[in-house]
Amino acid sequence: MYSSILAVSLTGLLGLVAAQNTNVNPVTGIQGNATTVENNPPGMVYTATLPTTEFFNPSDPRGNVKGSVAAVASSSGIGVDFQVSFSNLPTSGGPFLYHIHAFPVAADGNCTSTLGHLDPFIRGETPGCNSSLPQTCQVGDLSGKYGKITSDPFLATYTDDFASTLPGIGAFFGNRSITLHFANTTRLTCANFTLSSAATSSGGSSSSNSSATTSAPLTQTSAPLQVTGLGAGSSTTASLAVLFGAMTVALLL
Ligand SMILES: [Cu+2]
Repeated sequence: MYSSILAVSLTGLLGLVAAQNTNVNPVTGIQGNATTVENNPPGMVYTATLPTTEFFNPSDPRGNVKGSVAAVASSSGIGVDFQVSFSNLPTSGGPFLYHIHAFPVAADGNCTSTLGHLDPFIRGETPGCNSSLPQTCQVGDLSGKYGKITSDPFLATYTDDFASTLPGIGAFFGNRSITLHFANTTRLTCANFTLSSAATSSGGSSSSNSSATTSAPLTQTSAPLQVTGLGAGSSTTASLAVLFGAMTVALLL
């Protein structure tokens, strides 16, 4: 009985995650390389808009970096289209980096609360991302996969096959955040993703899958807790943040 439930759950889990084999060499993650997500709910738009106050230097007379990251599942449901726009960057300290981080920004705007990168395959920080094999990079390492911020204004559009707008799986970023860094990884500013528009039922094939829903908590319990590098702050703070993050994730399910 229990084993059959487990088997069904695992089948659903594997069906979800192993949508497409991306296990080329090298395999970098403890959970394998990142897998292409093929059942993203189309039309869900998540946007992270930078705040007016800079985290690194709140009294900066130039004000904060301006801009946003908007992400929407492609109409096919395969991968996520990103639109990145930043301007008013600091005049030194670049090229700047940006990532999807595992946790949302705390209410006080402290960017250390976002902890490490979104890394559901538990790849870690080293070796650095090889952009010609994006499936071997951390899912959240957007500047590693698609280029650092080397201009002002900086505009970039690309499709990432590994991030997801499907709540409940580790690669889901809708309840997470973007953090910008100086080249030395110091955190500059950060913003939460929020759902800026939802799909209206357009008569297309809704890809909701009950096995996906039931298996989701299995992935979610481990994935957001994979926090790596880049200054997680004091262990107490980190533990509380992990706890809070896990609770938040649970509530969002
Ligand atoms: Cu980062």
